[in-house]
Amino acid sequence: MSLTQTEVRGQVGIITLTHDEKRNALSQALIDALIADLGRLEEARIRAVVLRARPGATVWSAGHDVSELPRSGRDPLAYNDPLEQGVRAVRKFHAPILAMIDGSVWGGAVELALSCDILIGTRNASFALTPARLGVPYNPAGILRLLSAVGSSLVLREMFFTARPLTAQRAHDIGVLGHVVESADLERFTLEMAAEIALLSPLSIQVIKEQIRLLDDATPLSPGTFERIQGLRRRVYDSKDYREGITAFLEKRKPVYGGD
Ligand code: LCV
Repeated sequence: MSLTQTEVRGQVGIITLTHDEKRNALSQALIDALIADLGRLEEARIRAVVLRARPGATVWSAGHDVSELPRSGRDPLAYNDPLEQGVRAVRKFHAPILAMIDGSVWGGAVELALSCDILIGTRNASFALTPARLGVPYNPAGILRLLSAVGSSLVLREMFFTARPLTAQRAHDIGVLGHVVESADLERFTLEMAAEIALLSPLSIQVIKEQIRLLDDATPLSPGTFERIQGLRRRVYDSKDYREGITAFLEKRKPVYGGD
């Protein structure tokens, strides 16, 4: 069963996440399919990509596939984790990727969406950062990327500490959602913007996108600071709360956190 669909219209590629049954949870298999799609579009020198869920899907992506999270003793968001692989592939893609969002976005899928270059949504779009719902210690690279994309440490802290969805209106007010349009206009609006991009200099755009990514990532972190962060995170993913958060989700019940 394919978990994505790809279509090419002129110089624009459209990747649709189609694993509706699991609300496009970012499993290894779905991420592998997304990376393969991007690879093919890169070879075809596509000049813009639209990343979307199926029309009518109420969830753009439910985030990391919780059933694939390690139970304990292993970093749940390590460098080669599917979510990290997907985020890197989106950020390193040679051309702009437009996230077209007509539903809710959860957990690590928020980072995936915000790693795209332009976000266009409807009033149905929302963004919920949920590691605290599961007892997961988010990772430093992801936090830095979210800080850069959200642009406000206060808003990001509220998102992480409440796990409440950021509404489309608020996301638009702070610049996360570039445009909020009616559902009926979403596809046309997004494809028109993608087609406009495809008429501009692909080399100039490719080099500017790469420069922005490299400058975004140019945050010096001393080895000591990095090791302290990893020690803090290990305390969380080795905790009983971490195991409780994942088990509760898989058992479809509310977690009870003891703080240890
Ligand atoms: C696996 C799923 C998932 C899912 N994984 O439909 O950010 S971090 O650090 O936390 C990071 C580790 C991360 O991204 O963690 C995941 C964060 N995601 C969430 O907390 C969202 C969890 N999902 C939901 O709250 C609901 O599924 C939403 C609101 C997205 C959709 O609700 P809806 O009622 O439409 P169901 O909950 O019935 O889900 C349909 C099927 O998809 C599975 C879920 O287990 C169910 O499978 P079964 O039909 O086999 O029971 N599913 C949903 N999300 N993240 N599986």
